[in-house]
Amino acid sequence: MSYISNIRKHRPFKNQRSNIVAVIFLCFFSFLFRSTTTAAEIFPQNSNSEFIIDTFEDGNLDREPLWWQFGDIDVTISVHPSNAPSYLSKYSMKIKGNANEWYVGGVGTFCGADLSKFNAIKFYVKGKGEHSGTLLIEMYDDDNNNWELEPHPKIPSQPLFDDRFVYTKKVDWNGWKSVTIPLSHFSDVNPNIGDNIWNPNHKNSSGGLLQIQIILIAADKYIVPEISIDTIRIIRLNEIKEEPLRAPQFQDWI
Ligand SMILES: [Ca+2]
Ligand SMILES: [Ca+2]
Ligand SMILES: [Ca+2]
Ligand SMILES: [Ca+2]
Repeated sequence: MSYISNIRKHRPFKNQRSNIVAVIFLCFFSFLFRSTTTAAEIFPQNSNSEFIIDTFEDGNLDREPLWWQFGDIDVTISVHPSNAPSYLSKYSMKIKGNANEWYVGGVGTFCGADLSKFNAIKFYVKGKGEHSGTLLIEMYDDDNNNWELEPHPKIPSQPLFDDRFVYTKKVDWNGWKSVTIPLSHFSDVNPNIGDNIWNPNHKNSSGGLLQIQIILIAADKYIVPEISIDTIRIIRLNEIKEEPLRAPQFQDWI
């Protein structure tokens, strides 16, 4: 029996929109990092043609890079079966968990990288069907040039000085799929903080892209969201298909 036949029929919920607004603006700012560690030390495998955040091929989440976790999320390394697509190699990261008002939790990692020559993020995503969940991808660039994300004293979900760019990706397929998102499709969601410009470079001693976080949101109240992710990299596309900005991207939860 498929898992989908075991659950109650999906239906929209009362107050869903207000819950989604809460999900976007509450408690995702989970980590404060100050370091003189360079991106070259954390991500030694990188080249001029792409910036690989993780392939997970060292089989752990604690180094090169360290992935921190927050919320009620269960994060594990999966070993692929022998018939898995070869581009995945051996390991990937799986995130799942029970939602509280749609929000489950997330993972994040420090970058400190100059990504100014790239224009898209690419990764592989495995879903388990129509309501696998939604990924909220967050990127923070350093706008006050101190390699640090300082929490806002009055709004704990926000940094005090740095931009927070987000994009939501609904996962409604079964099996593995390659996902590429132009960085220009991300939206700055703190218009009164930072310079509201995607400028992840090392000019004026900026830390560039300080951190990336991937947050798991439920797509159905009765299905435990579960998504696997592999080979996250920042790349350069020759051509970008522009799409209308979707902020704050409510439709991905429905
Ligand atoms: Ca892998
Ligand atoms: Ca900063
Ligand atoms: Ca901003
Ligand atoms: Ca900025």
